Amino acid sequence: GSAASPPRTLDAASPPTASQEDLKRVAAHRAVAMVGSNMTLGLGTGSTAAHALDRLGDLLRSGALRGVAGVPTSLKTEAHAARAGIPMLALADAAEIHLSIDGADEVDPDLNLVKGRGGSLLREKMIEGAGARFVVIVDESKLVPRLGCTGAVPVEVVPFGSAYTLGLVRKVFDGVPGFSARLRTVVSKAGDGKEELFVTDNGNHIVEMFFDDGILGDLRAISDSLLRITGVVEHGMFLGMATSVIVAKKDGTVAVLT
Ligand code: ABF
Repeated sequence: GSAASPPRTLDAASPPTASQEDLKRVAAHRAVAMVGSNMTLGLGTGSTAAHALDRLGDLLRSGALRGVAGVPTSLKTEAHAARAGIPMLALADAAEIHLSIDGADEVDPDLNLVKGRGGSLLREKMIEGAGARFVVIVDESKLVPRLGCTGAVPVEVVPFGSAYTLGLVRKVFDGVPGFSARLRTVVSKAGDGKEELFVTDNGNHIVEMFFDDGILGDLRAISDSLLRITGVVEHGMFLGMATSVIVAKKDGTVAVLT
């Protein structure tokens, strides 16, 4: 730049740097390279999956791919896929889902995932669990030693009695040091600056669970305990579901974990 150009500043409110966005795109394009004509796909949600939607749209437009249809995991993805020109199917109308491609919030060494910080965990789990293969696309910042290390583990709960259900979720972790939970809130769209409960695409609420140092217990047992709570619909731990994880790294390499 010229001497006159102002210095570039980055602060906590800045959007992801271009290089992280590049890594997401690299992972997404690698996954889309696995797509063949006439496949039915699970279409993920989030900023990484968005790159896969754009790439699919490009390949369909150029004729490099034909006959592909997607089952969207959120209303946002449905709108994006429509803009990208990707034909879509309802879950019930997809005879078979050959491959799902989606991002994740965390990936542990056993390829268990935390998903759903974007709020779409239920449809993601339904669709990605229905398919033959589920490819996860991440930049290396998502790799963690234990689930729950970097932020909330979401649990989707029915709106009726959600504050009561929050109490039942807390009971599962009674005595666990550093555990806390709350209902996710968002700033009201009314513009009055007030907070209101977050509502998922399915009309539900989200309990966010926090762990100081990640989840130390048996993940399957914790999953079972959460799913036994009547007001719980589903949680964002995706255990044993990923068939592979494509990791784009800062050094320019791509690892495929299986
Ligand atoms: C979805 O998008 C979610 O399950 C996860 O919460 C999120 C990851 O988003 P990003 O790719 O923007 O980090 O896959």
